[in-house]
Amino acid sequence: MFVIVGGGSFFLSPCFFLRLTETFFVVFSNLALFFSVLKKLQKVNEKPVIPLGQTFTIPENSKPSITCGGGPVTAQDSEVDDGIQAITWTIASGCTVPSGFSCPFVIGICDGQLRVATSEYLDENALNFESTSWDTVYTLQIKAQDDGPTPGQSATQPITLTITDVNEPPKILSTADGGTAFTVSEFATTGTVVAGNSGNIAATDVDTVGGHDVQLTFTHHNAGSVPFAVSVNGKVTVDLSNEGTTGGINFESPQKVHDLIVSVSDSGWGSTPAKPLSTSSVVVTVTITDGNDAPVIDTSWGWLSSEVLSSDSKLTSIVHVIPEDCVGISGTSAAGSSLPLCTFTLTQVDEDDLTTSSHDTPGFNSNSNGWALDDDSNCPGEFAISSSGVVSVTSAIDYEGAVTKGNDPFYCTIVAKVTDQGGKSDTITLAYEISLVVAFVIFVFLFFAFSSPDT
Ligand SMILES: [Ca+2]
Ligand SMILES: [Ca+2]
Ligand SMILES: [Ca+2]
Ligand SMILES: [Ca+2]
Repeated sequence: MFVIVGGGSFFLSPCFFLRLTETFFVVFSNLALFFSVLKKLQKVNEKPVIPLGQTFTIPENSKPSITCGGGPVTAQDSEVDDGIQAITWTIASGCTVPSGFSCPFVIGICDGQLRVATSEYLDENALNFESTSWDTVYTLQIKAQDDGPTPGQSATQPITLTITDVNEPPKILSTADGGTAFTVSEFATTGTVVAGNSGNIAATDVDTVGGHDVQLTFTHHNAGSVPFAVSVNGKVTVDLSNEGTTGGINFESPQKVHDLIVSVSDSGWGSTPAKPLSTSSVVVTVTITDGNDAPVIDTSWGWLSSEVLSSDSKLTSIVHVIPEDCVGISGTSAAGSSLPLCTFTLTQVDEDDLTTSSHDTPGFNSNSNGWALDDDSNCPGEFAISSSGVVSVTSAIDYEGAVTKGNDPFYCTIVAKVTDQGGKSDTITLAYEISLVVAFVIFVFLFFAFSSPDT
């Protein structure tokens, strides 16, 4: 817009006209304006001077149109100071942004105030301190244009606008990344670190980019009710200190997956006192994996005597008394058909045999068919054990011959062994005594033997 005075002309900014209008309305008849315009025409127009080193800040994630910290950009201009000129502010250059995006900042054309752009022009990542594609420090070339005689005077100088870091809450990563779903063997002991991500619950905090929250603090909300512990650093370990409550980690028990309820907090940097930010509670799982349990030879047969129980109430020894002249699985004593068979069937228990369908690991099972004679060096070839655990005499043993060999306290010992499909085994030592058969059945059991599971 132009005003013609005495053949000359000059440019008047919108800001000037705003002030001019106000002036006319307030003091319509005041001739001051006339003289100020006259002064404006007569004086040599001074160039605005923008002082160097002006710095401004804006917190990351600020909303659209928020005012930047540091006040407006300032310039010195005597005509402006005298109220006869106004400055028009613009960002001349320096707002370097990714291709296709707008500058996230604007400057007030009349007041020189830096602000965040309106939502229409503000990308959601533009004010993210941790962004890898947007800058956090802008060196903006700011232009101050006065509205003196055409073309007026202007100055352009750099200012620094910095996006500052703000504390943001941490996150626990999803199960799919492996850092919140762990496994552990049923044979693990207290303190064992679970498998997966080195036992560490995976959590992140974006503020590590700015050097904050490198170490987060974990809280275990159901500690003591699950057989696992979570350290403040997020390490998951086995905790069998209270199996009565937690149920332990036996694969053959019903519960094969345990839920650990955890949350994580950051340091709360950026405020005094610190105000840590936390995640909501999430479920971290630990799945128990099967291990090969050794078979255990069953010693609960009916002729167990308390006299041969060891101090820990386990059967430690057996003497099995059989009548003379009995002849194995299908035979009876030569002394008469009324004598009982001189065979004995050993049995075992393998916990792995208890699992079924998808939980079963066939290679760990026993299936009660892994029996063998492990040692018969006391009486070679005189006893046999079938694969199903039936101990028998291979040929008749005469009482008198037994006495000659030394039937007191026993005739000989043999060692029976059962081995499961995975190679785990247990053995039992059976001591045999041969009893004298007269005209009727003599059938006595004494017990003195040995049993212990192998590893
Ligand atoms: Ca941050
Ligand atoms: Ca944080
Ligand atoms: Ca098992
Ligand atoms: Ca087994």
